[in-house]
Amino acid sequence: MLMHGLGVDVENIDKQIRFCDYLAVAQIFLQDNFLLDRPLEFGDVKPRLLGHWGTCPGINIAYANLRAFCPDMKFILGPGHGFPALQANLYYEGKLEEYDERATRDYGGLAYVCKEFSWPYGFPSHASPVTPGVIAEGGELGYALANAYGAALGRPEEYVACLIGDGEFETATALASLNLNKLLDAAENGKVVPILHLNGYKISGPTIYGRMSERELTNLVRGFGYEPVWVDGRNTEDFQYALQEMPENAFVLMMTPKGWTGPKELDGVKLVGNYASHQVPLPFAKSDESQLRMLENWLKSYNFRELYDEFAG
Ligand SMILES: Cc1ncc(C[n+]2csc(CCOP(=O)(O)OP(=O)(O)O)c2C)c(N)n1
Repeated sequence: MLMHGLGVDVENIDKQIRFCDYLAVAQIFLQDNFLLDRPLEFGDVKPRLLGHWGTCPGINIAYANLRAFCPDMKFILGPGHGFPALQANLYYEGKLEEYDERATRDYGGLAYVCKEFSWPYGFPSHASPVTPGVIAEGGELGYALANAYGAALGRPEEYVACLIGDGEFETATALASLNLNKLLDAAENGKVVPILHLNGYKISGPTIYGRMSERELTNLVRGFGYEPVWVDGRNTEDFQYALQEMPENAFVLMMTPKGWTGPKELDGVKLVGNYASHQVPLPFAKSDESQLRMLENWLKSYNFRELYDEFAG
């Protein structure tokens, strides 16, 4: 559905997000039965679960919205541990297949992308230079914004969006990079749009920015010379309007609950909107029947088959 006045297809953006959320979960957990053609079994789950789920839904939201808003925009991802999301989008767009002939738009390609994630001699668990478009090893937080300004340096035609984790934003490097806007003259350099991913949590607790008020964050951002643009990542239409109405010196504050679209709680511990969704939210899915069923229900919630049939033609 083409939104009147927006010029983008909001339904398509939501489909891309849903597709990539499923694919992020499947990469982290599955070694078989990738389309859930039969009930999920312990044998379908990878023996060593190693990946980061919590940040993925927010990355998928940012990626799909930015691509739809400006297809030529460069996207720089700070939290490289959200690699399943980045990889899912590259596969969805056909970019991965351009560089890796095994990443085909069929069941074989889907199986390849999922099974080889965080697998011996397969894909790493974090973004790395083997990923198309990635030049730095993901894993060390803090340098994304500096890289974004570097990409815009001396290139007035460049438009660079940079997603920064709110935990990453606590690093000295990320904070100091906010001053780079004072060194890049708009006439001779490209445009950089920092996007703070406010999902409120890092590895094992809340982020400082997640506990600050809207007023404090607005003042912080203004103090560095940017104009805050607040976005609830769950509302694609609002996100698109916000992007289209961005001021010249925009700093986007994108809120998403950490682990959004995942299981809500496990054994009384809150998962969505909490640090407990940071890595693998169902750590015993390979041996615990109730966690396996939770995983199955979680995967089924995306209605992936319908999206996949359209994708694979
Ligand atoms: C410089 C640095 N310090 C610590 C870490 C360990 N680390 C990995 S993920 C993470 C939390 C990141 O939180 P955030 O940036 O908010 O990302 P998200 O919540 O979206 O996962 C930390 C501290 C790291 N990767 N790099």
